[in-house]
Amino acid sequence: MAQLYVMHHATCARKALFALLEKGAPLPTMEVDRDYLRSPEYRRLNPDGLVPTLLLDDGEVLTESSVIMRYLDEAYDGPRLQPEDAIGRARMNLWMQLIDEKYFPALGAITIATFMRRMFGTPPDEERLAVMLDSLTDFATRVMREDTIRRGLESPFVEAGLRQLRAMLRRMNDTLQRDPWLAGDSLSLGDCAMVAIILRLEEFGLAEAWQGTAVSRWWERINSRPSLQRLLGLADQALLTELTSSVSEARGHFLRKLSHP
Ligand SMILES: N[C@@H](CCC(=O)N[C@@H](CS)C(=O)NCC(=O)O)C(=O)O
Repeated sequence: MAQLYVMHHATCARKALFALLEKGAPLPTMEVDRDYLRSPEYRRLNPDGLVPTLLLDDGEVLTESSVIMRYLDEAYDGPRLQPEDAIGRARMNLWMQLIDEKYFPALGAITIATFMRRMFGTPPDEERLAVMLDSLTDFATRVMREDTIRRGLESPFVEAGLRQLRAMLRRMNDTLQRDPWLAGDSLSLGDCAMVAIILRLEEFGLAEAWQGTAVSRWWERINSRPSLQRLLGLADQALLTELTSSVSEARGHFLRKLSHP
């Protein structure tokens, strides 16, 4: 039977989950844990051992959150989440690409330097660290994770990530001053993908960085949607509390770096 493998708190899984909730599609989800991601059984579905993964009825498997989101939109009934016009679709695709290639890795750097670093202790538990690093298939991700876990906030990946996220907030503000949604007049997969990023920044206690801007008005519109309230209810609250507290010492620094001048 078709199902979407997720971790409810994970940014990439949330992108697909939010699109699924907006569609109202009757697709079951299966929450997995980090250990299962490393199992041979899961690696047969997703060789990178990451979420989300979509298993279809006929056994075909889709990976990559943006691919899955587009598939969900096209395969299921419900509101269209991709603009009909070429320029609207191009804008949506641009946001999705920027998120995948720039903003998600940037968020990853600050998440790993704070929340994930805590899980390995200081100095890090070398055995556990080696298991985690060896499970990664992407070399660039491995280099970034090892450096941010070993050096924490001192890692240059953190500064680079903060710069990238600040550029993201500026670009969003520019776009949202003109249009209510990232791709134009209606909510698209570009917004669905961005929800996961902004939600994590909010969970880190960084909402002040976009206070009083068009991003804040966009976020209010997103928050008034039942789909967001349902998404919020899915994640383990204790884990989210831990996530928030992991940033407490770095929050002031992060806010200064992210805030508009
Ligand atoms: N490019 C992939 C990235 C997927 C990814 O990095 N997923 C993260 C969660 S956001 C994951 O599964 N992490 C598992 C882990 O870190 O152990 C996508 O967009 O689907």
